[in-house]
Amino acid sequence: MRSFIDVIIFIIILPCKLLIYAHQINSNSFSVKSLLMPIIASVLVFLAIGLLLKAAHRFKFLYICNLIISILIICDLNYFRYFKDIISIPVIINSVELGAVGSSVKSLIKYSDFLYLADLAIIPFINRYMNNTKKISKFPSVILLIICVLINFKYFYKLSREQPRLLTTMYNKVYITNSLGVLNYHYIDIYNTAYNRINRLAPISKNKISDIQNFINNNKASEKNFHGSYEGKNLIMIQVEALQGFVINSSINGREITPNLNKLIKSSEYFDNFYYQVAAGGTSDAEFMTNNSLYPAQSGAVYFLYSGNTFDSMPKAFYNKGYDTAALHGFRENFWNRDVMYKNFDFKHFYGEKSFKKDEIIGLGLSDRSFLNQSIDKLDNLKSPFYAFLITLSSHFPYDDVNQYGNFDVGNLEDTLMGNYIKSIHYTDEQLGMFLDKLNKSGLLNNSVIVLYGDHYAIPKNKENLFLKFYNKSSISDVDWIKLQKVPLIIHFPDGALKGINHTNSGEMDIYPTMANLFNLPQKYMMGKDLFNSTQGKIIYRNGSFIDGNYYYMSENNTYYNMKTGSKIPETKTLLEKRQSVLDELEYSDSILKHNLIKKLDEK
Ligand code: GP9
Ligand code: MN
Repeated sequence: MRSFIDVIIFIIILPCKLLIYAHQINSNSFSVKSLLMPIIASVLVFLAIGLLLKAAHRFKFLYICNLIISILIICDLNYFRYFKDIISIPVIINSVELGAVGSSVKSLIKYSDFLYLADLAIIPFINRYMNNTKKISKFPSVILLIICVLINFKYFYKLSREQPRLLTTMYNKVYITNSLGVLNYHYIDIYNTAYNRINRLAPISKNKISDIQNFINNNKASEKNFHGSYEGKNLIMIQVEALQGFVINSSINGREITPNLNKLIKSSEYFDNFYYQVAAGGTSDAEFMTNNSLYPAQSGAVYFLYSGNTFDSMPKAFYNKGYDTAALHGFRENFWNRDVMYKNFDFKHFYGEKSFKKDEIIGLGLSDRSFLNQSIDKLDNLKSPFYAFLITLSSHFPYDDVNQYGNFDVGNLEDTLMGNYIKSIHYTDEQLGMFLDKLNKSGLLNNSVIVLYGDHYAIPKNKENLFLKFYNKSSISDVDWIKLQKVPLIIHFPDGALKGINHTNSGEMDIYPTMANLFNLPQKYMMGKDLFNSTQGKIIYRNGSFIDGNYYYMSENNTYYNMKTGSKIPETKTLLEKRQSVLDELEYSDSILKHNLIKKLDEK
């Protein structure tokens, strides 16, 4: 027995840590019964390898494995708190290249997370009680390996039957983790990353290409209302950092949170059922979708994984039409690999941090006030007509530069993430009001279509309790939560011809096709819909969830809901077909990226 103290500790402690993590990310439907065996099987792999070593080496090997797995759990836990997703290899590549946004991560880590490392301080002292001399046969290691392969095969097969394509596409990493444990998820991620790298080299079948082309051609709107109505006008698109829909037309103690946007809405087309669709690529996913109408990458960010691809982007389409094109953002040019991607998208000018006087810093960087003020001069110097894409920054998580946002009384939300966010977005709203006034005075407003939208949520899932305070509610259902994931889309037309509240279910994928119709741009590889000529209200998420009319499918728990009543509904043949077509569309988009299909099809 004393020869195996390290093995006993390992086989007890590691599954406990993995079960605790599983409960932390999925307290609603956590079940030890369904998770214990796949988790033990995932741990046995390390034991099988360890038993091939001499006892002294085995002790060190198992100790290091314990340390690595514990650190991985802490990273996964904090990543989940913000992104509600599980880290994958492409994301790790991102974060190395991104230089993770320090303040965001720091504000998420809890001291209790380090309890995952507590045993590692004690285990070295146990080593002296071990009997390292006993010779151990290799046979048990082989038996263990067979046992864990058989156990895992059973659970992997069951999941692949229940959720076809899930293990190969990993469209829903949370579901895999909740079903198989986080270690098995990482094994699958490592396998898929290697397979995809190799697979990308393999040619795509002609049938798959024609399926994709058929989908894209059928996806074009038959109607062409307002086609080319704004050809020759400028397009100014403003992506507002973390502008979440719940602040629009909301007040605290009678004071509007976003008075300037509320005013803009009155003279614009306002889409009040517009949702963000970002995945691991965060802000870069938002701008990738609005400028390309292709879905985010399965894992990681397109801006890193496919930066060498050819894209049929909106700035490229405008440039080919004789427009000047510019992107403006007061932060590091290489953040999210933008300097590479914007060149690839044919933004002829990219005014990044170095193009602005850094005269006022708020949060991550240049203040929205200074950025927007300085941007007016840059727009004035663009050749007309132009497409200009501006990205704000001051209302970036964790909104902790509160003294710089001006005074806005948030009542009982003071000193909470929600209260700080409201102050920050109120500040940004003020700067946007100033910016729009200056556009008006310079005459640009009358000669431009303004598109303004939020890139993604502001309040992460692990802070949903703040909405109970904000709305004075006692609970938040799954349907309440998805409805809170709206961001505003406001389109202001120079002639005010189109204005009103548009309830069409829509998302970031739909902006480019909508602009292509209004400005008469070619529509070659778009997967979204033209919002002024579409009746189907479908929104697809990277993890396979979707909203379609009145239905909401939540892939995290494989459940359908009625969006009106919030009640769960059983899967019908129609709903299963919808779910399959959603996975097809995601796969088409992935194939376009993986095989650089736009380049191939353009060359044809
Ligand atoms: C920085 C800003 C932040 O450039 O776009 O990106 P995010 O952290 O929100 O993805
Ligand atoms: Mn963002």
